[in-house]
Amino acid sequence: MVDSISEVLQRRWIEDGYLKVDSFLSEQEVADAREWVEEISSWPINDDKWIHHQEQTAKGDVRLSRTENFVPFHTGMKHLLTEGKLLTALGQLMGEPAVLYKEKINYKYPGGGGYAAHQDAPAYEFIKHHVTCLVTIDPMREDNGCLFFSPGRHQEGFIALDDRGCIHPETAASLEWVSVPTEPGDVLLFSSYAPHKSPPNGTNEPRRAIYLTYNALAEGDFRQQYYEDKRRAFAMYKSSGSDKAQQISKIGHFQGKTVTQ
Ligand SMILES: O=C(O)CCC(=O)C(=O)O
Repeated sequence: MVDSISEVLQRRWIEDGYLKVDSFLSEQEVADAREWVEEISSWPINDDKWIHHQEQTAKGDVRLSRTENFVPFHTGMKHLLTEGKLLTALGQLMGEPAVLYKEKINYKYPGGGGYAAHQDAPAYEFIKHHVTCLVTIDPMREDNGCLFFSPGRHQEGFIALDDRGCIHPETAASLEWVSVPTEPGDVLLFSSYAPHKSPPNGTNEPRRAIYLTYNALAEGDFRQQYYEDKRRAFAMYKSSGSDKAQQISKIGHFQGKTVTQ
């Protein structure tokens, strides 16, 4: 268990645009977080408070792919994500106090879809720079869909955005990709400009992770605005019959088969 990020790790962060910190959470903290993820995943689908997304997995069943906007409805998650050592570590990496911009759980159940090569920045509007912290709930490996990064390429701004808002497949194929497996309790921090992707889950166990995105507090608190904007955009995609209604984000990175209500 660690409470802060050493200077060596901070240098690696600056060079690569992502950073894995082993055993950042204690066994008890991970056990609590896993229990909370299970609780949240049992909340009803049709509710205008949190946002559940579903997919039809390659195994043929309909499962949650993602849940967003759960912090206002879960006290434990609220404490873990908005105060204490996670917030402190984020502030350390940013060099100034941080504030939560958005949060999500990606479940990637057996047969759950992967994500095309992308940067998060095109989907995270209102301000330019964000840092995301992935909290590992289940072991993440190449066979169950861990993340792959392209080291150092976060320094290049937007990279070859295609009409989905992802990295154009030809450019993506020319990048160097490094897989970053993680264990429960490890955290993986990455810049919103860090190119990343992940394969589907080819195993029989879930691969769950919590993703917390932060921005510099000095730039303002945009969390509510982010979710209001996202709900408005998706209501419009649906009412206009746009293909974008099948996405789970404003960018079309999710490669699973979305099930809409
Ligand atoms: O959970 C994953 O496999 C990748 C998720 C991702 O890249 C995203 O949600 O932007």
